[in-house]
Amino acid sequence: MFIDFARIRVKGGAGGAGAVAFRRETGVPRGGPAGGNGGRGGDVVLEADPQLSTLLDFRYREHYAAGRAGHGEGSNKTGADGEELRLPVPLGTVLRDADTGERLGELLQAGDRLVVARGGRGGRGNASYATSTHQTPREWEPGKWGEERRIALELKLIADVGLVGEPNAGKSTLLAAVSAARPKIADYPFTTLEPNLGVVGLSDGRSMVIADIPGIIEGAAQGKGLGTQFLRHIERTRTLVLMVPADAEDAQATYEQLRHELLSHDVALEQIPHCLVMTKADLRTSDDRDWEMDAPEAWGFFVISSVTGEGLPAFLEGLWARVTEEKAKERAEAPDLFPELEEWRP
Ligand SMILES: Nc1nc2c(ncn2[C@@H]2O[C@H](COP(=O)(O)OP(=O)(O)OP(=O)(O)O)[C@@H](O)[C@H]2O)c(=O)[nH]1
Ligand SMILES: [Mg+2]
Repeated sequence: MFIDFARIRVKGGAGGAGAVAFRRETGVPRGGPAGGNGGRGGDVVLEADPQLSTLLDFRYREHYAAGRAGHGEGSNKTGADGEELRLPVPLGTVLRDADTGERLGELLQAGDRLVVARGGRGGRGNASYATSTHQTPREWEPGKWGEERRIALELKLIADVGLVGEPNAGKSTLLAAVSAARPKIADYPFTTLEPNLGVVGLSDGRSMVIADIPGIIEGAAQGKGLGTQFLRHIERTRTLVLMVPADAEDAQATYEQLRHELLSHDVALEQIPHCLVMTKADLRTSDDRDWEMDAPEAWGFFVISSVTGEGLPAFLEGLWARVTEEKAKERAEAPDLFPELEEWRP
């Protein structure tokens, strides 16, 4: 099952109360104040875990609370801190405050962490109120409650390459031909109902991830067909592949339609470089061998057949080169990849 959305409640642990106590020792009359501070409540922390690939676990449970802290004690003993609650999430999970919609950050790399609910501070014990003029303080503070909030988790698949085409364009067939993924393939539209990911292995241990998403049709941006709900899964790819089958009635129009639907969904998709691919090249007849296409914005044009394998090696090498180039650009532009994680503090 492909679970890409969940909403949960998280609560930091309560801080412990401060203590009121006085030193009692034989031979020491009127010992001074000795009530320790309460401990700090545990935080709820989300952490990116490469073992996970869905948000499924969060579908079965809604409430998550970190451990409460211990109260302060006599003899100036500070209460124990509450236990942190660590919730593993798949890489690529985007977090928002479910009530305000505020974006809290995203967890992209193994070990990335984000505190989503801080534990409460511990209260002060009476010892900390002592001053030279106030030697027998009886004041103490209760612990603070931990933060509580509802958060929305959204998983965006992280793929290097996104396949875009009308239904039956041959997206899933291509994914199956170049990776170990086994998406469903059939000659009817909307065979693919959920995104599929495949890892493409090239020589010398090189690999890239390709995402096959459901087909999009004219009006998709307005909700026709399966709509564009899956396009968000390719918002972070490094290149898109716009696929037009060799037997398309009007290849140019099909290409332009795809571009149009992408842009209507989100202009951010326009920033992602794309190449144009003629699929099902084995279906070409001798008359349409020279497929004239006007696509000045595409970085490349490839002719492939997932059935005969024609053109696939050159296509994959072309993709690899482009993906590598984009990765290098990303590194140059954003040495500190996720500043917002640092900035965000409750
Ligand atoms: N002759 C030929 N047929 C192909 C090729 N690629 C795909 N097909 C056929 O085209 C039909 C649709 O292929 P799919 O891979 O399911 O197409 P899709 O783009 O994933 O379609 P949706 O999931 O519905 O959006 C299937 O019958 C495939 O066998 C190809 O290179 N050559
Ligand atoms: Mg498909």
